[in-house]
Amino acid sequence: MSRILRPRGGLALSRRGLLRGGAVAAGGLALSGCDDLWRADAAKDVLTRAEDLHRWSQRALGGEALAREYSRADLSPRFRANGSRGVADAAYRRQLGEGFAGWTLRVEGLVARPLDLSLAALKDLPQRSQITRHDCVEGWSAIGQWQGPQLGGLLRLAGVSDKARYIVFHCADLYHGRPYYESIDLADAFHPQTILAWQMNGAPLEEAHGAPLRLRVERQLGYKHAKFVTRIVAVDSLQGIYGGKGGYWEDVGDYAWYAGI
Ligand SMILES: Nc1nc2c(c(=O)[nH]1)N[C@H]1C(S)=C(S)[C@@H](COP(=O)(O)O)O[C@H]1N2
Ligand SMILES: [Mo]
Repeated sequence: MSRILRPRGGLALSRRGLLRGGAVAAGGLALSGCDDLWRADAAKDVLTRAEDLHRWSQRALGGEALAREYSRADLSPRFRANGSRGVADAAYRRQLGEGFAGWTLRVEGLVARPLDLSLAALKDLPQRSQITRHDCVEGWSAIGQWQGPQLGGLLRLAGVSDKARYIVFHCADLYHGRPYYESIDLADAFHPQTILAWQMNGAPLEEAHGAPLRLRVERQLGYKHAKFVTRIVAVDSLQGIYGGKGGYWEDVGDYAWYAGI
């Protein structure tokens, strides 16, 4: 397996039904675990550029400044749910009823290998667990434990292009009738604490907290943490995406796109 694909003891690729659908053609590479395939020039090229991008991202951070992490004793006894606490969409209701067995996360846009990942596949990826404080712009905070794969690993798996500048998260819910969405830049996308959480406080996400998958982007305010994520798109511009300001609240509420804490 390519050294490039395992940059920091990182991305172990499972062969067990990891990728489906659109990922099969190109993703077959990733599934094979076969050195010969990884020597294919095209694949190597894409992965090398993704790694360059990763390094650039880390440098832009001025190190990997981490949000504070807490201990289990600090967990809030109650973690309020905010914004959409559920999803009305019929397909979502059906998937919820089936324990999200047929649900997939789509990763597309400026990537070499679009992916359709099942929840099982996301759970099979290397996991990160972190206890952090969620700060809502409305003035409440809560400490919770979150677990899931790092977004950066997923983007490397998809072979994100060096032309990508933003990662956009599309959600299953409508909030006051409009689709919720959010976006972050590549520096935050590759930050080690930026994860796609499927677990909260040791249990699968409850619907109110964004089941089956939500973003945790720990150095930004609560509204950036997209819940009910179904589709992740790498783009070079936010123009033309809904109101063009990069997020639901950015479009309708004039909230800042960069909501650093
Ligand atoms: N899809 C979606 N994501 C969302 C929201 C929403 O309404 N819809 N609300 C945001 C806001 S303002 C906050 S504070 C957090 C709340 O997360 P929680 O419900 O787990 O507390 O989700 C964020 N992500
Ligand atoms: Mo919020």
